[in-house]
Amino acid sequence: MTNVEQSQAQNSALERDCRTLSHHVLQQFQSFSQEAQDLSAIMNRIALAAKLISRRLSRAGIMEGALGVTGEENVQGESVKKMDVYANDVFISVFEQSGLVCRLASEEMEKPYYIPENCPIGRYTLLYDPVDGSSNIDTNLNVGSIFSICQQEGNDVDGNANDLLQTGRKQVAAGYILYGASTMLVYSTGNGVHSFTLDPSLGEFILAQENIQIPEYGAIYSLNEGNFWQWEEPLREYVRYVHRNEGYSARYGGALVGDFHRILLQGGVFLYPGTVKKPEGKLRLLYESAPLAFLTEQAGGRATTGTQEILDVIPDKIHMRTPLIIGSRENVKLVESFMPAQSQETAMAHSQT
Ligand code: P6P
Repeated sequence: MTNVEQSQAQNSALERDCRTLSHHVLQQFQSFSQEAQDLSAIMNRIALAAKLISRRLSRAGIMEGALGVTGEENVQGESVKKMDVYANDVFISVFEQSGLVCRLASEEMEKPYYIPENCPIGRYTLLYDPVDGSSNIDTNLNVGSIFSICQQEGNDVDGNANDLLQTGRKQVAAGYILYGASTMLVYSTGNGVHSFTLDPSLGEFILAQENIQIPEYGAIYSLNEGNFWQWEEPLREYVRYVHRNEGYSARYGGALVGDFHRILLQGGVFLYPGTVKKPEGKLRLLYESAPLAFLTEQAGGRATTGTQEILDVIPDKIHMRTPLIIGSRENVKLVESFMPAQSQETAMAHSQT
C-alpha cells in the first residue's frame, strides 16, 4: 500500500469513527433547533443506558446481579429477572438531572415514573421495555431494549399520563438496542431507519447502515409454533401454507428484538398473534409493537394487528397488548389473505389511509 493509499485508508477510518450517534441525530434535522438538540441529547442518554446494560450482560455469568430471577412478578404477571430490574433502573438513572425526560413508562412499572426536577422543562416521555426477551439471558442468547419517545401533550396534572394513550404515529423517535454478537442501536426520528454498532474500544456507537429498507418480500416466517393449538383457524391455514410450499424458512429466537432485526435486514414476517384464550396476544403496544411498527413503516414495511395498522391503534391503557404481524409488505399481505373477508376489508381500509 502506497503512502497516499495508507493515508486515504486512515482518513476513511477516521471519518467512519466520527460518524457517531449524536452527530447523526443532529444531521437528521439539518438544523440546531431546540427539538434537534433535545433529541440528540436524549439519544445520547439512551446510548449510555445501552452501554451500561451491554457491559453487565457481557459479564452476566461472572458477576452478581445479572443472572436469575428476583422472585418477584411484574405488572404483566411475569417473573422478573435481575437484569430487568437493573436495566429499568439504568434508564431512569441516565435521565435524572438531564432536564430532558419528565416521565418514563416501562414494562416493569405499573405506573409511569416521574422525574420532578425535569418536569415540566423536559417535555418528553420515554416508553421502554428495558430488557426484552430476558428469559434468553441465562442461556447467553440475544436480548434487546426497545424505546419510544413522545412529546408530552397537556400537563398530566392527575399523574395518570392519559396523554400517552395516543396512536403510535405521534412518536417523535423510536428504536431498539440489540445485545447480540455485537451491540447495535437502530433508530428513526421519522427520517429513515439507521443502525449503529457499539465500538467498545471507543465507547461510541458508530454508524453502520443508513436508510435501511426492509426487502419487499423474504423467505423467513417467525412465530412460536408451539402455540398452534391456541390459534384461530385462519392463522393455522397460513402456517399450513408455508409448511406445504417451497421457499419458506422458520426462524424464532424467543426474543422480539433479535427476531425483528433479522426480518428488518433480510425480509419476511414476524407474528405474535392472538390466541383463543388471549385474543389480544402477548406483546405490549406502546413500548414493543408501536416503536417497531414506526421503524417498519419508515423502512417500507408494514405492521398490523390483523385488522388494523399498529400505528393507528389507540390504547385504552398503558400496558395494552395487541396481536402483531410485522415485516415485508408482501409477507404481511400473504398472512392477511388467510384472514376472514371482513378483517381483510378492515385491514385494507386501514392500510390505505
Ligand atoms: P413466547 C419475551 O418474553 C417476549 O416478550 C418477546 O421478546 C418474544 O417475542 C415473546 O415474548 C416470546 O414469547 O410465548 O414465544 O415465549
